[in-house]
Amino acid sequence: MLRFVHTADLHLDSPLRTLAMRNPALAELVENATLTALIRTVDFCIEQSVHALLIAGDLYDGDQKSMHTAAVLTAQMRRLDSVNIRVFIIRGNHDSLSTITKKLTLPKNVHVFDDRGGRVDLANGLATIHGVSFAKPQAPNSLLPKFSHPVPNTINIGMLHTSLAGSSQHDVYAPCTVSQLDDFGYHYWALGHIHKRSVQGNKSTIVMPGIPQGRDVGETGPGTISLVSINEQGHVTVHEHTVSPVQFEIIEVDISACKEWHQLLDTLLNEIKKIRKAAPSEHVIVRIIVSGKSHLHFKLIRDKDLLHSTLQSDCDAIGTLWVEHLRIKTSKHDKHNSVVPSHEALPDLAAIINDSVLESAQVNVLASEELRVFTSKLPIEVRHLFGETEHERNRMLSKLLSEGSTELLEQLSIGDESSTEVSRPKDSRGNKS
Ligand SMILES: [Mn+2]
Repeated sequence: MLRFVHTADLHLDSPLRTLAMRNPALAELVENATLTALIRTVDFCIEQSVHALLIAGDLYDGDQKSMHTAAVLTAQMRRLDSVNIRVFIIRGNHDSLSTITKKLTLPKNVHVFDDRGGRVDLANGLATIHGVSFAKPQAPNSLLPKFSHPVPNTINIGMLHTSLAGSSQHDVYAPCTVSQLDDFGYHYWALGHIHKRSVQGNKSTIVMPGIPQGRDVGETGPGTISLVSINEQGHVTVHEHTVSPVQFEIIEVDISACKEWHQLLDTLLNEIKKIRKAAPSEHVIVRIIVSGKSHLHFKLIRDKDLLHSTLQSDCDAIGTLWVEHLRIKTSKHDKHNSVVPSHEALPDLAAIINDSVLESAQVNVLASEELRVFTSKLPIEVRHLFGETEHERNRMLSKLLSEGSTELLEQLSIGDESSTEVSRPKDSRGNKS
């Protein structure tokens, strides 16, 4: 029986994303998480006495120069070497830039496949590992022609970093189809690149293991690795094993049924607790989307920061829980439409905004410049969110202007409702302004 662990896309030394930077404690947690996931992977390999560890690309995130990461990696590979566990590595689109990879002296148990491809015998002929690395960050063509035919009377395993058939929105990397892999004659394909886990294939077992440690809220759920067993008849079994110390989650909570603020708090907290309970990772970082038609809509918009800090202190009490971001997606309750604004100037102000301000060419020029400056400060990966073409950007701009003015009017109208409780600033003559 051949047994090995398959992982990919560790992205060690991945630069921190926006979320973590706002909170230093969280930044440290996320920063250490990828290395912890690596150490746990090695622990698991030793505990399971596997023949090999397969890392199918993007071990590094890019041209990082952290000596600490290099030291941790070397030490972990030595631990595997001391118990005779082999390590097979292919380079993915991120690793091909890494300077560490080229300089690092890894112990003798580690084999890094080059871009010409090759095959290595494992466990005295029980299995053959085939692998091809990326030479450059781009790989627009299939790498399948570089793989050799299956070796007879042995278990054949292929290691490939690929976007598979790819999607039109992203660049393709070493494209190939699942059926091409299935027909290739190997028992198992150890893939990497797509950060979401999948197990496919009929004649062959084709595994995209997913990321072992998510790096932001775009990568939700527990991070796992795969423990694979293949018997002499070629029968394959795959077990998923969690290694992530931190996991991200997004929850959308409909609060339509909540009449009072305390009910809203209870509802949100219950949902957070459910997520905490179900998560296998020690730490959970959650993004909450509040939705539904609600009487509390105005208050939610106005007091979002208060809600966030209240929830966070409840989370602190539970422990190992963070609210990464709170997004208010509620709309006002239908009955609100019949409420006459208590300040007579509001309908007039709304009419001025709608008829004159939003239509004004000058306002649009100014807003467009603001958006240009704002976009230029964003990381390059998210700039497209504000439009790829001038037309899309203009559409986004009018949407933002219209949402912004609606929010402004709503805030003014709640300001008015609560005027009996809140003392207003007075002018120099002592009159309320
Ligand atoms: Mn990749």
